[in-house]
Amino acid sequence: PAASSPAPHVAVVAFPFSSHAAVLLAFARALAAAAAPAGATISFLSTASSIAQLRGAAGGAGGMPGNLRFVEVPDGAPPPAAERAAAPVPRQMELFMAAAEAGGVEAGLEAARAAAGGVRVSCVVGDAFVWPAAEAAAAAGAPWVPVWTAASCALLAHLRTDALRADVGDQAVSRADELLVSHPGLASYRVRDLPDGVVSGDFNYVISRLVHRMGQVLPRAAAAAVALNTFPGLDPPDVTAALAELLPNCLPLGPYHLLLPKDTNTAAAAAPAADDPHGCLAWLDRHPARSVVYVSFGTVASPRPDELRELAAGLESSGAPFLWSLREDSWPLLPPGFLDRASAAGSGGLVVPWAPQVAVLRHAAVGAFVTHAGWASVMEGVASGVPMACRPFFGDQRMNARSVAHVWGFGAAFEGATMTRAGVATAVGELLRGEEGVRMRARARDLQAAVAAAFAPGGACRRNFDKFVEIVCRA
Ligand code: U2F
Repeated sequence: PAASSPAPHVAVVAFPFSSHAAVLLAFARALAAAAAPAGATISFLSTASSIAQLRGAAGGAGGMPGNLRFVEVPDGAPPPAAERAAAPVPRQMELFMAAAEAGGVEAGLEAARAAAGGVRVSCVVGDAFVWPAAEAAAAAGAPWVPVWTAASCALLAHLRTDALRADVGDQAVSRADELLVSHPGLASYRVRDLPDGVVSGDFNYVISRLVHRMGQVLPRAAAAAVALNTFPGLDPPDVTAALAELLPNCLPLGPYHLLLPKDTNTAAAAAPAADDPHGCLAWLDRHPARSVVYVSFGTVASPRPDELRELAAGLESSGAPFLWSLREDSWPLLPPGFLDRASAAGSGGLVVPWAPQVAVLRHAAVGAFVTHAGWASVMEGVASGVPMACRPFFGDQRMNARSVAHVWGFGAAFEGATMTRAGVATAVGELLRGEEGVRMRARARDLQAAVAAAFAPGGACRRNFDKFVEIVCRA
């Protein structure tokens, strides 16, 4: 920058719940590294409890670049703090969004300015969920550059919510299997695949209201750029075209977990004990290539107890070695003796409360993935060429599962969207050993190659990220 123009100060606003904040912190770290030569400072805005969690997570604060600092935004909760933590998560989300709308983001931008020795925020990057950041940015005279963390087709559904509601009305159930042929970019999806809160579910639920409002704000407020968590070659042309109609400045530059500079990755890889306390990778080392099924339902979803037992029985009867990331509070719900049998010498199961998922999916021993089809999980699977069986639970997961099974064909969805013992055994057997599994793996491998090309030096995602950095730094 010219001597007279101040160095860029970019605020990155997180949605401080589920995996959203961690994804955005990874994004902010990549941004901080890429924007360091321009002399940029990055302020990462999140609530106090979210920041504490991020600091505690592996690689969280330890790998923080020098030009990235945490700044608190109000969580909106009335004191005392004890009540705050006890509130159910949807209530916490409501309080946070109400505070964000009522000047919480502005307060965060002001705190960022103060922490940066008075240097005003020149650009507001942020999780698209936190749409009040658009107004806060405008008030600060800075552009708003949203980061979308989920799939492009889900974003399209949120942008078209009013049109979809006008079309479907109260017929979401009777027209559940109808394809959305009259909605540009959505012709491969049925009414039932739409995210919760678009045409069905509780329109008043905090996330339903948030994404609806976001869909209205984005086209008029996101003029500079919108980061998409996808790579060229993944979204079908009709989805890309329909999105471009509404948001002309989309930059596909995902999967975001690949944006982190190489040295950050190596730093994490150099401390496997810290990242893999349950020994998942060492356990995988003992298995042949493509023999293991990895099971995880992300950070929020949990199967009902009866379905959990069906899954457990299905994994056992598949005969395949399995690595299952399952929160510990669900362990007592497993069938009697399951954990003992799994851990018995020579037997093929490992159940852990948390797995280093990216590294697990990259491991040669993993041949199949049973997933809730959360978007980060789908992208991590594809980036490693692993075919998957989807059991979607809520939000955008049905739509993602539909994409995996019917648009891209690198996986399957469970019949009736429920896991039965027989269904699990068949799906796992097919993915690991069946003919359809071979075809699915081939499609996953093609997309894996496309990801690798997009992230190679000079590749499309690398160039789009450079462009993104340029846009946010020149503001
Ligand atoms: C919400 O996503 P979730 O957090 O439920 O699921 P993912 O998007 O798949 O993200 C889970 C992340 O947690 C990681 C995993 C992913 O990066 O690698 N992880 C792990 O490292 N170890 C584990 O044992 C388990 C998980 C929402 F529920 C979804 O519907 C949305 O698609 C998503 C994006 O907006 O947010």
